[in-house]
Amino acid sequence: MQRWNRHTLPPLARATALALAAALMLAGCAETPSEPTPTPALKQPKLAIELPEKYNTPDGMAVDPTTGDIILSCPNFNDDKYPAKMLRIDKNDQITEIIDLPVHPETKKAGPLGVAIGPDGNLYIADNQAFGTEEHKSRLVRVVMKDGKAERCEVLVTGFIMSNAVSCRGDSVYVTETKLDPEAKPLTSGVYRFKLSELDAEKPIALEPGGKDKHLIAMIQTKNEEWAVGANGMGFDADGNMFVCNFGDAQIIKITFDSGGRVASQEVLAEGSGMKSCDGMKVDQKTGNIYVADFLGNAVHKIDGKTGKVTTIARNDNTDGAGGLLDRPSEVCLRDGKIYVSNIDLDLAGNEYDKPHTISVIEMDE
Ligand SMILES: [Ca+2]
Ligand SMILES: [Ca+2]
Ligand SMILES: [Ca+2]
Repeated sequence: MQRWNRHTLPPLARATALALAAALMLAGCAETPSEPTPTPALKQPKLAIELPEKYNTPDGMAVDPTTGDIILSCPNFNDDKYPAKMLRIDKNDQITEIIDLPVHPETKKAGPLGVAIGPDGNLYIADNQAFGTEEHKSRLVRVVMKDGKAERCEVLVTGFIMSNAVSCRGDSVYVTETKLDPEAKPLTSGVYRFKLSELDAEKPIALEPGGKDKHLIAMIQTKNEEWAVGANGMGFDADGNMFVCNFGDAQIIKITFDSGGRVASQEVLAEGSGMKSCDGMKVDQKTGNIYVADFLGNAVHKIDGKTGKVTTIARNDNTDGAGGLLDRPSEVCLRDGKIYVSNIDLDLAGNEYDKPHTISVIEMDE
């Protein structure tokens, strides 16, 4: 009698046998008592860009869908003898200037943090004045672009205490407000939504303070009194679910909407699990994974947008940022399979503001 072995089986039978073996192996795996999944090794961030002294405080980033350039906010908080800049990082990681953001008429400062590109191709920017005053001086501004050049800057919304992240989605612009009332305990913060059609440079919207404004669509509380910093980074997945970082409590909040655009649910998707804070965020539109810059943890994490599972991708102790090591990261941006990381390098949490001023880059797995 002829004996078949895996080398002599006819092709179809061999394929069937292999499939059967694979199925048995899978079944075997399922029956084995679950072993702890090994912690993935941390990745080594590399230096993407070393910034000159005149761009000493990199923060907000967003990819311009028409050019693939990354738009970068540089408020220059660390050394504000240099004006606040909006910059462009091209495909070769070369930096060019878009505009010096005009200063606030009273504070004489500009503080660009979060930035988003609207469907009109213009830049929507959180002008955060909270590093100088908490007296509702922060704003939403728009840099009107024409043929890749900045034409002018317009003030659209006034009266934020600490406008932070900006997202454009559909017919609206969303802005996180990190403090709705600086005296409130626990701290309250939230998310505003403005229709693009109601934004008018001739008649800027003046927000009603104290969380009473009709544009406020969500509120968040922060228990942490040492780091009383609330809503920060923000993003949407491909299904239109919104995710918001609650900085002080190291939480990712998930917010869903009904068909009429009203908030349908709000829940904590992830908390802690290796995160010490949640600052800037981006959502990968392909995988639904959420990437977060952890300023206090000096780390970058990936959060599964469905399960909330947190995986730490990179982390290091306080550094100067040389060689691309994280130096108090505040924002991430996803481009071409890479995570770009802004190292804001603020003089906080035991960190020293120091040269070099850097953008790090981390290769993504998927
Ligand atoms: Ca931020
Ligand atoms: Ca540094
Ligand atoms: Ca440092």
